[in-house]
Amino acid sequence: MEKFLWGTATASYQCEGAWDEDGRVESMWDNYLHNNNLEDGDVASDHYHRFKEDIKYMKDGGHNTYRFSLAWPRIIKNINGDVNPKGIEFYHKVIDECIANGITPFVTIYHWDLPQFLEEKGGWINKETVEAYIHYVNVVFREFGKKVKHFVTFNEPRYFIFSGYKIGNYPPALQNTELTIKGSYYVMLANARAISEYKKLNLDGKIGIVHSFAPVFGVDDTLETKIAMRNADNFMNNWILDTAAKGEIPIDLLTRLSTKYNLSYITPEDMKIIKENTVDFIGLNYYARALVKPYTEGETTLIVNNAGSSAKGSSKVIIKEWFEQVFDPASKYTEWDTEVYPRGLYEGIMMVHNKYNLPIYITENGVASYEDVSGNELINDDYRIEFLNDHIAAILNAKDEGADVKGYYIWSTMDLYSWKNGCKKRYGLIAVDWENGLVRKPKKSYFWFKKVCESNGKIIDRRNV
Ligand code: BGP
Repeated sequence: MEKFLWGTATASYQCEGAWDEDGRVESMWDNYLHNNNLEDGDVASDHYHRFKEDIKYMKDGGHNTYRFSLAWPRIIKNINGDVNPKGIEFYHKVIDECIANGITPFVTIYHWDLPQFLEEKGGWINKETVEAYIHYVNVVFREFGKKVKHFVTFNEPRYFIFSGYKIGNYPPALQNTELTIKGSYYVMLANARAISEYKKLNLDGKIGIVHSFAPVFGVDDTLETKIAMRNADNFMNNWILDTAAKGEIPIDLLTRLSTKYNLSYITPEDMKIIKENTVDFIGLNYYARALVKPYTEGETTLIVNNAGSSAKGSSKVIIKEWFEQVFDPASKYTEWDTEVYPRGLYEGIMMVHNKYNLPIYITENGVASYEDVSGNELINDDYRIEFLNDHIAAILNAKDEGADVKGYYIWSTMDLYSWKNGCKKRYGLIAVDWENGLVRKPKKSYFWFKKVCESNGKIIDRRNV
C-alpha cells in the first residue's frame, strides 16, 4: 500500500540564505527588502550550507518526505534564460541527500522569489513572465524530473498576488485591483502551461498546485449570508481551485469582475489551455478558516497583522459589496491574530474532496509564537503539540470519511524567515538560535512528531475534533 507522507516544509528564500553566493542573482524579495531597509533573508536559516544537517534531523525525526522550493534566481541567471550550473548542482545535492535518507522530495517550483530581472519587466502582470516561467520549468523538469515524483507549479497564487498587488505589504508593493486580477490570471495560465509541458515529457510523476486555503463558514443560515459565503469562496478559493482543478474560472466571478474591469486579455486560446491542463493533485496550506457575514458598509479593507503581539481583530478583511470577515469570540487566536480552528481543516478537506475528487496533500499547517530558544534545556512547545495533534486528528477524520489525503507537512522544518514578520515569528519543530551561530535545537514537538510519523498517526488523540 502507498505510504502516507509525513514531513515538514520550507521555502527557498525563507531558509536558504546565501543570497548572492554561487551565481544566485537578485530576487524581487532581496531588492524590495534591501531597498526598504527591512529585515531580510540574506542568511535566514543558512540551509544552503546546512542542508545535510537539516535532512539528517528529518530522518532522525521519522519524516519520510520534505517539501521545499527551488529558487528561480539560483537556477536562471539572466533575461536570456541562461542556466547557472551551480544552482542546478545545489538542488541535485539536496534531492540526492533526501533520497539517500529515505525522504521523498516534494518540490515547489515557485515560492515567490521571482528574479528581479523579470520584476523589472513588469513581473506577473507582463505575459512575457509566463514564457520565462515555462523556460524555467522545462529546465527543472529535464534536470530533476527523473528523481522527483511530486512537483508543485506555484505556492499560494492568491496569497502572493493579493499581498503584492492589492494589499501592498509584499513586493512589488502595489495597491491596484486591475493589476491584481491580471496577475492572478497570468499565474493561473502559467500553471496550466507548466502542466502541459510536464505531460509532454511523459515523466513518471505527478504535478499539482498549492493553495492558501481558507474554507468559508457563515455566521448564520440566511440567504444574505449564503450569498456572502459564495462571494468569499470565489475570492478566497474558487478562482484558484476551480481554475486549477476544473480548468474553469467561476462564471459568476468573471461576470461580476467584467462589469468593472477590463478583462480583454483573457483569450479563448488561453482558456482552452487552462481547460485542457488541470492538476493531478491539490495541495492545501491550512492556517485558518474564513468566517463571513454579509457586507454592511465601508471601503474594501485588507489588513494583515505582520507585527505580532496584538489583540483579536487586528487583521481585517472587508470586500466592498461582497462580504466581511468576522472574528469568533469563542475561538483562540495566535499572537499574529490567526484563529486556531482545527475543525475547519476537517470541513475544508471534505468540501474540496466533494467538489474536485482529487488526491489532496496538506502542504502546510503549523503555528508560530515568540519563543526563547537561547538556553540549553528542551524548548517546551506544548501549545504547538496540541495545535498539531488537533489538526492531524482533523485530517485523519476526513480520511476516514473517504477523502484521499496522501500527505501532511508541518510548516516549518526549522525556524526560518517569516516574510514581513521576520525571524522572531517561529514556526519550526527545530529552533534556530540566530544569536548563537544558528545552532539547531529540536523542540519538544520534534520528538512528539517523530512518534506520530513512526506510528503512522496512531498516537494522535482524536477526541477534540
Ligand atoms: C504561507 C506561505 C509560507 C509561510 C506561511 C506562514 O502563506 O506559503 O511561505 O510563510 O504561510 O506565513 P507567515 O510566515 O506570514 O506567518
